[in-house]
Amino acid sequence: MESELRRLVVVSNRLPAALKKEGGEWTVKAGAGGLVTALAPVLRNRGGVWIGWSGASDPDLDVDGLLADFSAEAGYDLYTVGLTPEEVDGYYYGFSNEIIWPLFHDLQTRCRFHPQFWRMYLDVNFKFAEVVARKTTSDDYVWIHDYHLMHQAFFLKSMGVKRKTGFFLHIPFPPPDIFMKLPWRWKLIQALTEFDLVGFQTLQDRRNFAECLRRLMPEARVSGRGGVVSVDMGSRKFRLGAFPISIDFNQFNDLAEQPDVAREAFKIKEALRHRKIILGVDRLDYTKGIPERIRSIQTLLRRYPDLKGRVNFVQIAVPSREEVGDYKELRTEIEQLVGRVNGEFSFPGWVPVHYHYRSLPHRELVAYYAAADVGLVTPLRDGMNLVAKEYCACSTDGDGVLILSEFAGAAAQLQKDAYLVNPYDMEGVAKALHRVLHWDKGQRLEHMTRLRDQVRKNNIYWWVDSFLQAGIARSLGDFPEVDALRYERG
Ligand code: ADQ
Repeated sequence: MESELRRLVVVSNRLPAALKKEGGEWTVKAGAGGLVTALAPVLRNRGGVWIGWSGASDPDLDVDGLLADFSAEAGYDLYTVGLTPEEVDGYYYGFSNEIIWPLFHDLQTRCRFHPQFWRMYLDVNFKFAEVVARKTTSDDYVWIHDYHLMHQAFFLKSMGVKRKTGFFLHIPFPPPDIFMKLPWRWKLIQALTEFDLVGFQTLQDRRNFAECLRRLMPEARVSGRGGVVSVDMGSRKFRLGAFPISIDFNQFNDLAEQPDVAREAFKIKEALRHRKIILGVDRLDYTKGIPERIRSIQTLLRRYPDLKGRVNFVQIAVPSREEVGDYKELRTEIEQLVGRVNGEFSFPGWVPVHYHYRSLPHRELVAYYAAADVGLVTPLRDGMNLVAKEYCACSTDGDGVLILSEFAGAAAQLQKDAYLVNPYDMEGVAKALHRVLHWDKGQRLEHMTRLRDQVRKNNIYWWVDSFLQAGIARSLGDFPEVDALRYERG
């Protein structure tokens, strides 16, 4: 066991705090999204470090000053990587979100393979690596997150900076026939081999990566079985693992049980006249299958008219990447679809689809999860999908049903007790909905109890520990809590 590692350093595109200009004043807000939700509770009180972009591109802004209060409250240090608007365009909107995001989600026709996006991605990765080199020491474990930063280990090494590095990919890794379309496929896969550990959400993602590696770098030898395997590159070795990310189960469960949240959940049910609630919660993204889901609801109401007036579909969509054309079009498409379905079926006293386009405060989101009879989670492709797990954690009475896309990473863990569907098959989704709406209470309890057990056991702390065990033979508890560290330093 390594004895010298002192700090856990997280590196991601965005810091867990976002700077926003409101009424001419800069404010700091806690960030949203899967990664922050997952890692904030992990670094808290451990004196760790988080390195990322703040979301502001104003060169005169005192970013560090603005973040100081947030950092003190959060219990870990934040360091920013300053990016110009051009860099944000090329590296973030361009390479990350118009090439890697669609390609890795099997939607290659949406990719815009502009060479200048690639060059900007490399420049920004170099910039990040410079900050990582400056703000860390060889005693730190540097844990890099996601597809924006796949060149970190490569650049650290090219600068002669020695760090123990782990990389976790939050999105799927595609099979070779899709990955091979990337013009910079060889350089990208080579860069990934420079990490000491590369983690994926599922075994299938890990297999896809190993398959691409074999094709592009035939000298690579993959050996071993189980969750983590070794890759021998001749001159060096590194490891690959599958680590399905999760949520802080107790935090969601306990909140859902709080009397005021339970009251809020009751109010939601009451407002919908105690009809069955089918719930969708997503970032507004084309990978989440929201239009297909609304069409499935339309199919449900057409095929099973007995459900008219007896169910409500509530879709909560958090605004995301609003500057990108594809996302603007998607928003319009969804709004039109909601209007069409409501126009077709509504009658006085009943509107089938309730659509909210906004980020909900945490408590309100939990109340919606607790109120819902069915969690309808149907992404076209998803690395994991934390919403599926959050829904289970909030079904505290065990009386809920999870319908889950077979193309979400979460399906690998939850397939036994979730009702799996193909999100492209609108008749299949409608049939699944009709069937589970007729399940008796015993059936619902049986499946949901097992789903909850699975998420409770394989929670976010289990995920961090399994990654750290694979990376450095350590668990989270081995990183000293902040008071102990201060004491030791005198
Ligand atoms: P995302 O694509 O953002 O994450 P997901 O895993 O579902 O997807 O996480 C979304 C988070 O946003 C959830 O924690 C959810 O509670 C929150 N959220 C969604 N809608 C909201 C709303 N209206 N109001 C408030 N909060 C809302 C990426 C990958 C996923 C992977 C995660 C973590 O795309 O596949 O599971 O990272 O690795």
